[in-house]
Amino acid sequence: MKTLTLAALAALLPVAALAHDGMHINDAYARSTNPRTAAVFLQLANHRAVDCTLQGISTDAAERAELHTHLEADGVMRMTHLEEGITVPAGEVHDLVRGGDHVMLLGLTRPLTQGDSLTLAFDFGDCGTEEAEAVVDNDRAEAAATADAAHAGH
Ligand SMILES: [Cu+2]
Repeated sequence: MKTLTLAALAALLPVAALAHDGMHINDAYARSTNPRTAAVFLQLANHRAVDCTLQGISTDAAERAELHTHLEADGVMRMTHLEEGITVPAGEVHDLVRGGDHVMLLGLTRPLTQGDSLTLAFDFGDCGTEEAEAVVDNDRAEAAATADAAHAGH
């Protein structure tokens, strides 16, 4: 009986360890250049053995939080709402960066200024939920300068 229990435990442990690792949200920061909207950038890291999809985000800092991306259509960069969410393959990372995928906060409940922090809750469906803090850093420079220039305000 004891052997069986240990064997069962041993079989469960790697899974438990991975589940505990879960999804990580790294280096989150926000930009807000007007009192109504903000954009949040971060890295999603999937430390699990299964694909995980970010399905939604909530925060008390805004009426709505949406997943957006920038797509070029007819030479113009446009923001598109990612209704299907963002899937991060098992063991991989996905960057949300300026000029690319981002979290859009619409209808800020209070203006966000440099140094303010906000809490975001991330819904990964079957992969669980995670919380992360983002600090407003409007001065932060990033590589995607060209795309950013085409999309003033982000
Ligand atoms: Cu957007």
